[in-house]
Amino acid sequence: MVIIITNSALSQTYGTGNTSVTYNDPDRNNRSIPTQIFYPANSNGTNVPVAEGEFPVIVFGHGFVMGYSAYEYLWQALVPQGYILVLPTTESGFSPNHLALGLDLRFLVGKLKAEGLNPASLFYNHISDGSAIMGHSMGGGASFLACQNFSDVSAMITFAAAETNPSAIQAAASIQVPTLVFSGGNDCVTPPPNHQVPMYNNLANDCKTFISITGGGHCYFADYNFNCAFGELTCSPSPTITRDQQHAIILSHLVPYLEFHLKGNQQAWITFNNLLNNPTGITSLQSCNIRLIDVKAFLEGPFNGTNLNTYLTGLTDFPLSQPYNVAPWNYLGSEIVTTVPLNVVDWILVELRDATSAATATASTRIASQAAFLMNDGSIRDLDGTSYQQFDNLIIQHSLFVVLWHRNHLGIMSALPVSQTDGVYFYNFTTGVGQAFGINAQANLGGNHYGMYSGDITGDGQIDMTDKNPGWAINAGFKEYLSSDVDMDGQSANPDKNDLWLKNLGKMSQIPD
Ligand SMILES: [Ca+2]
Ligand SMILES: [Ca+2]
Repeated sequence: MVIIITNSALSQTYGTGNTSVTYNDPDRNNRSIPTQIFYPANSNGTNVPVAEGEFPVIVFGHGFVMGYSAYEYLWQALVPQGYILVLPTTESGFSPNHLALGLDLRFLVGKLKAEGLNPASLFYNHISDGSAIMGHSMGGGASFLACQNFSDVSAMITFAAAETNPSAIQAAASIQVPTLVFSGGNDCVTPPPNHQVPMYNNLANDCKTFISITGGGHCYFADYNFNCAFGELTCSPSPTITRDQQHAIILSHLVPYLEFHLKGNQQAWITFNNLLNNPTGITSLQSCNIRLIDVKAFLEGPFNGTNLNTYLTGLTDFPLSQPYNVAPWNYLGSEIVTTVPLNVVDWILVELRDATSAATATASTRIASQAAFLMNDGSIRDLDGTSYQQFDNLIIQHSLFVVLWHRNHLGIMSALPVSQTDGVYFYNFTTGVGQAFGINAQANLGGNHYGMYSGDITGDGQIDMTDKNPGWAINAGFKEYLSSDVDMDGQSANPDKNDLWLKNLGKMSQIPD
């Protein structure tokens, strides 16, 4: 009973189940692939049931003449945190076929996903969408062979990857998935300049990271293994850290990387990037176009002195799909929800521009658009109401400027480039009128708060007579989701016209054309 309470208190830790399976690949003459699988379970044991839930799959390729058992530290660390470790035992002799091992790794990703859909399998309904191919030394090189022109994995991670035949270095150029390349600074078996560095340099994917463990060795990426240690004894330099220290550095970086790429945990991505930016025991390189966007803005209409009212989501016709698919925005994104999260004020359209200055950040410099939810505290969030907006391949050549469009408020653009910390681009429009590009481009809401001007019922960037008639007049009195409801209280009525439209008559958006 005590154990059960402890487990539920930690909630994310699992016991370790183990099963041995021999799969056959029908595409390679039913090639036999004996495999060891370690998985989250409620109790430790062989063939025990999988714990409740769905878990990402990590397929791991072993080093040259190294058994799967050399990686026990890895499954002992990862399985309790909700990962399934899949280790083929093929190509473990003295003349291994590198490509065959790579194809085994690739095959097992698909096979485990199929197991998740197979009612007869131990893993039925326990396989999540996230997956990775990993490997050490020869298995690291084989991971490159596995992932070339193969996008059905979430990420690839390699430990002291060795050049293979065919060439892992050449295969790197054909890899599309996010990649994390670990190397040991004192690895004399596969010296980084001849192995992992050219692999990393050849990667042309959207997000790649290189971590060199200072003083780290080749075999310390595994548990003690006689064959590996024997090879390492005959070369120099030797590691200057201990195996335990190297394992701790590996896991402290690997786990947040996996949590983000395999489980979608954005905070883990921030943690990972923070570790790179404040390195302890490593040096690193990164080239990554994954961007998290965290923008804060207020709307004048629903602002109540403290935050934003959320009356619109109480309307029966509040849209479940983004409403900016009409003129003048003509944004054709497919953003849709089944239920609206708590604290949503309205849909908002976020546009990103890449330019050398705000004045030159014209419409032609747009690099991305995404509809999102404006929350009652002014934060702009993805469709779950809590995540940052995420752009997976946003290439920024100059500086990033963010534009906000709203159905009945004047659009604004950041006056300054949006800078990033640990992979998150943050911009707060609410703290000063000058946060928006132009002259008095935002309304003073009092209390040192600023927000987008209300009253542009036609959405054409200017507040003029057409916003009143026909804009406001044709819908006066209706309790619906209408642009004419510029104070956003759920009804088009006189206060919309008298308190906001009239006050702002003559104002224009100052977003560069
Ligand atoms: Ca207008
Ligand atoms: Ca109203």
